[in-house]
Amino acid sequence: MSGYEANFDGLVGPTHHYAGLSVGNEASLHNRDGLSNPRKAALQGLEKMKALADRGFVQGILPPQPRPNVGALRALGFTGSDTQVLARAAATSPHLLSALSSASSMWTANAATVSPSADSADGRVHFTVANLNNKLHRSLEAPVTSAILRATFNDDAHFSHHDALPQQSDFGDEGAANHNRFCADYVSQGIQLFVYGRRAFGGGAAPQRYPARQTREASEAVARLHQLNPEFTLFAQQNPVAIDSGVFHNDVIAVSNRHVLFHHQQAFLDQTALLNQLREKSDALGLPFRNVEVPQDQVTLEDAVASYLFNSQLLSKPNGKMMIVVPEECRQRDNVWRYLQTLTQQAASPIDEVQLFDLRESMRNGGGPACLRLRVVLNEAERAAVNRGSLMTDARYQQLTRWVEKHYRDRLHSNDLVDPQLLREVHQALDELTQILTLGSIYDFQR
Ligand code: SUG
Repeated sequence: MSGYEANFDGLVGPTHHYAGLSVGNEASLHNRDGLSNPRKAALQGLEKMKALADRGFVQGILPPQPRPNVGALRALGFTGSDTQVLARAAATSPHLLSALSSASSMWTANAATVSPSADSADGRVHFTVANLNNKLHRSLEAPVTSAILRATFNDDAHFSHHDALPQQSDFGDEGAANHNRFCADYVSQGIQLFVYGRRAFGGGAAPQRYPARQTREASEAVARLHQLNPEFTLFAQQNPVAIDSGVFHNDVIAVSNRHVLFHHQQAFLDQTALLNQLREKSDALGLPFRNVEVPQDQVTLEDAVASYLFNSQLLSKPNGKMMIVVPEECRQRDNVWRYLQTLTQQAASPIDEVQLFDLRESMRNGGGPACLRLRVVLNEAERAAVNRGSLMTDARYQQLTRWVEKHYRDRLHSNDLVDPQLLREVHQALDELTQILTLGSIYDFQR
């Protein structure tokens, strides 16, 4: 039976703005208070989805969440009509209004951790929604993410959905951004690698400057929920030096696909031991594991954070090689661009093509190509069970482009979030979107 790695990209929401909400994410902090262009952001994302679908990759779409989150503002004591709630929040707590208006659910690599059916004891695809509890604006995503995933993968025979882990920092969970899987082909038993930033219990190394968002305890809980074989499940710590340099998720310093791990020299705390373990487990499965380690004298941690070289997608091509999908920012750094040129020209390299995308609007908040997508490995039967409207086609691309052009503003500042008209625009847009994607009424405001 053949299989696919489908990529479900998050559609950028109409309130995309720059609020400086993510300590430890340097792009977010540096671009605080800038002027965003939500329309352009959404169109840039759609262009990536369309281009990859045109190349024959299975491409899915996950919708944004309703923001400003008026329900959350009410739960925090702001009262009156929606207009009054927004005005009162803007007057006393503009930062709160900004956090509760973030379009951060676009980064679907943080929506959930997904394990393919080939690795789970019950033969189903497992999803655990990420609690994202390190950041207020992101912690609010979990319940709606659950609703979206349940509507998109709506078949108990194939899909098993788990709600987020307890909303507490000991169980900080950032989803697939800290998860990799290695396999010979997608539908065979693979090795799952969970990467954490710190241990909640028992001490050990931890970053000093910036937060470690993912705990080992959270990763272990997800592996249990997904009924993984412990023999082929690994836990490794991210290098705290990397986190302190702005690598707030593992997918900013490493990316994998099938038998290949592309990573920086300083990605993991005990890198040699981890690579040995990966080789050993791979041998047991007959998997031709290969790592491409990028030396720090060619690409520094600073280069990695500025260019997002590792926040890339590695996609398997029919010629047996892989294409690397990177943001334009990689071309703007000479040494990074030189590295990529050399890599793809080597005959022995598993990666032979670079595909660039302009994702500047998302990048300015620290979200590159890999942040924008949730990988879901599916076999034929599972793919057939996915909600049809959630898959990218030519017609859906045209429809979604028209939809963005009709509803999205081309400039937005945090001061605009108080405008009740913006909230009305968002509700109208999302109501229409659930029809385009045939998702049913997934949002509270639709009930
Ligand atoms: O959680 N940025 C996101 C970026 C997430 C990137 N995802 C992955 N690497 N997988 C974050 O830090 C910034 C929002 C703001 O400041 O307005 C933000 O939330």
